[in-house]
Amino acid sequence: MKLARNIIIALILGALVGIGMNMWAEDIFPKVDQYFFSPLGTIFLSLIKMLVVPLVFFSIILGTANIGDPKKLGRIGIKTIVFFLLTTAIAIILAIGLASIIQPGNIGQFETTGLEYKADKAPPISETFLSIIPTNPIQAMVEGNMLQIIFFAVFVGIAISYLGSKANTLLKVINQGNEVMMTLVNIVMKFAPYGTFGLLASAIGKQGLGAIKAMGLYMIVVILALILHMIIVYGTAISLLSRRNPVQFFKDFFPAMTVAFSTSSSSATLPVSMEIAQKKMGIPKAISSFVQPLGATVNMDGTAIMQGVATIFIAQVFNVDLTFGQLVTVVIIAVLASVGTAAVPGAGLIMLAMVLQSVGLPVEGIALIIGIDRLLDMARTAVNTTGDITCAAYITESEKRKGENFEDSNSNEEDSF
Ligand code: DAS
Repeated sequence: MKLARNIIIALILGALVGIGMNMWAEDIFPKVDQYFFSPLGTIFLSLIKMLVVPLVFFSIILGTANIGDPKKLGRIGIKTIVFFLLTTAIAIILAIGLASIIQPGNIGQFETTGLEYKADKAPPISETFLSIIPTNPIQAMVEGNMLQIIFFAVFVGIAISYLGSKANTLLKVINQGNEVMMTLVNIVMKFAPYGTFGLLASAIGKQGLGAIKAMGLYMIVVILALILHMIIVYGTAISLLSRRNPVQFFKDFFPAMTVAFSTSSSSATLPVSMEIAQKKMGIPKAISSFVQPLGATVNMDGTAIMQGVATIFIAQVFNVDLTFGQLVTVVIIAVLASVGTAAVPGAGLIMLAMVLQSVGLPVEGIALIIGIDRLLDMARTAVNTTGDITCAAYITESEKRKGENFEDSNSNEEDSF
């Protein structure tokens, strides 16, 4: 808990220093950021990202091989995907409802002429699904293509479970590789307080307070929707589906939320979120290793919430009344878009363009919200990762109720949080 407390202190200090410099030391901020804040954040982010690909590769193979029976794997896979799609659909409906009631786009003056936003080419949804099969798994690892790495690792895991004792040595090597990666997570996390301080001070310091004021109501609606989704949807799933105490659940997972918040990257948070799940929250390694990496790549309720609020906000600013049919389209596209969103900072905005285009809204409306998106990205990434652990807890309980037991989660082991 000591490290978690230090990370929280670092986050608060980073935010205060960032605001302070933005208000009273704007002239020296760029230099301080360049030589102090940014390097701290970059070192931490790079160290933790260094672990993601090998950790996901080893853990998915282990998870799949330990689940073993393809029927069980299929059952867990289907439950996982249904949970992900359902919670994302609820998230976006909640977001659209809140934005329609509070109407952030109808309050305040928003200049719509001269807006420019170059929409990065979002991959067509069909391509996201078709490209899941890696023609070259090594290249997938080099590029950090998480969906392809997961796909290949699942197949390797299935093959290992087919081979049984013939693959014991390989399984042992992979198990030890996974333990090595988890040990590296512990070592890297010693640097977390310094890294999160640098990331926050840099992000908040760069943020013009003016932009926060102008977009205040929009930010409030997004943050309100994120909080409601956490409390209502995840709170219900945690207590009813996982039969756990939601308050204790969020408390245990909080250190991972702070890493997600400061890094704004679900994939960079994976090493921490998986270690906490397995060592602190009693999630079996097999389930954690399968559900969390998959979730970090395809399950982004926080992102869907931003996309829902942003779509209604931009429609309001441009005085476009969306029909019910168009709102249904927004829900479907945003759910699919969140599957295709990469688990890196700012990826949600790229997919937002696809959601806006699906209902004929001007993509340049994104220029209105881009200024404060980095701050909202922190909050929505914390929600994205919490959705993944909530699903893993549900699957654990549901499999337990089926009488399935997995290799003991090493929850008795010392975790670094
Ligand atoms: N920051 C992304 C993530 O890692 C989500 C987003 O950009 O919306 O979850």
